[in-house]
Amino acid sequence: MKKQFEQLLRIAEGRNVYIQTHDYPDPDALASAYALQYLLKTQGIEAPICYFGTVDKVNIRMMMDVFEISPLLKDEMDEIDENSVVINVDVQKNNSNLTDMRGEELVCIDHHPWVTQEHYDVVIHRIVGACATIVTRLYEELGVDIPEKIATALLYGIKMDTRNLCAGVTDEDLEAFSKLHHLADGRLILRLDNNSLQLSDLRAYGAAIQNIAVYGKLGFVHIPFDCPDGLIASVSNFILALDAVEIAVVYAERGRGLKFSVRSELSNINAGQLVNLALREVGNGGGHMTMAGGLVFAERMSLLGADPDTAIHKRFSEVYEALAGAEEV
Ligand SMILES: [Mn+2]
Repeated sequence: MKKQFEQLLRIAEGRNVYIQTHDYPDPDALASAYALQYLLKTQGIEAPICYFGTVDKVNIRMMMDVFEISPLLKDEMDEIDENSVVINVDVQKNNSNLTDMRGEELVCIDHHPWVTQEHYDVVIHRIVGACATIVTRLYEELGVDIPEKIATALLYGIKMDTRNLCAGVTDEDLEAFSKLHHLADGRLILRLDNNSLQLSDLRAYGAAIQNIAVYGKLGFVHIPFDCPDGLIASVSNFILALDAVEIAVVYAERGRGLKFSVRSELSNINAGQLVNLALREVGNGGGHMTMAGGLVFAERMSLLGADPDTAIHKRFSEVYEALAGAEEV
């Protein structure tokens, strides 16, 4: 990865550089961007952090506060030179979760399965539980010491993206975690961890409790209003905690379409594949073995008919049966 990073430095020479996370960044995206920003600074490069979408989760706001992360404002982003270098972090081009910004997306640092057809000059990609693990390795390979605050952010990113080292975790995540553990501020981690819910989030949880529909091992929740991606994901984890639910499908209204978060606890059902197949023709979806996301496009909503909830239940149940059945044969 050192070679790729050096290539990044060459591309960056004499140009403005920006770090862009996916829209509505989660702790892993933000921690990775923040740590990358510092790493670039040690190499003499100033790279502001950018993203689209608001940050409304309380733990993310707390991260911005304690780590003094100040992303570019909307009007500052409008003025970026088109010749600038953009580094995509925790996301790839063409993902529904990445709004195109000014500048050239030439570098990608990501841990999600590689799906984009788009070209990057530099790709730093590994299938690990968190993007923060990749950035931690970059520090190691470059021989740069990790300051306490950076270590704390990275550790929190790994912890959150792997659901406390339980989901999609690899040996590399564990190595990074144990290294960071010695450098990080444990009390700050606890504080971030204990402040993940705010009063307005309870509306989404309320909707989950009221609207949950369980068919076999699948639990569905329709949240009848828009909410941030992170909150939809939290509700998805929440219903997965029910003993009857092995697969969680949670969707909220987004524009006139729907935004999905899908979780699978079953080793024979890949969450990314499930959502990808279930939303065929009406939208898109993808992600990891255990966690995935998706969208139903506003202009395709009518394809779901007069009763979208039933159509969604049917689509997911059918794909589930097909995937589970294929396994048995
Ligand atoms: Mn991530």
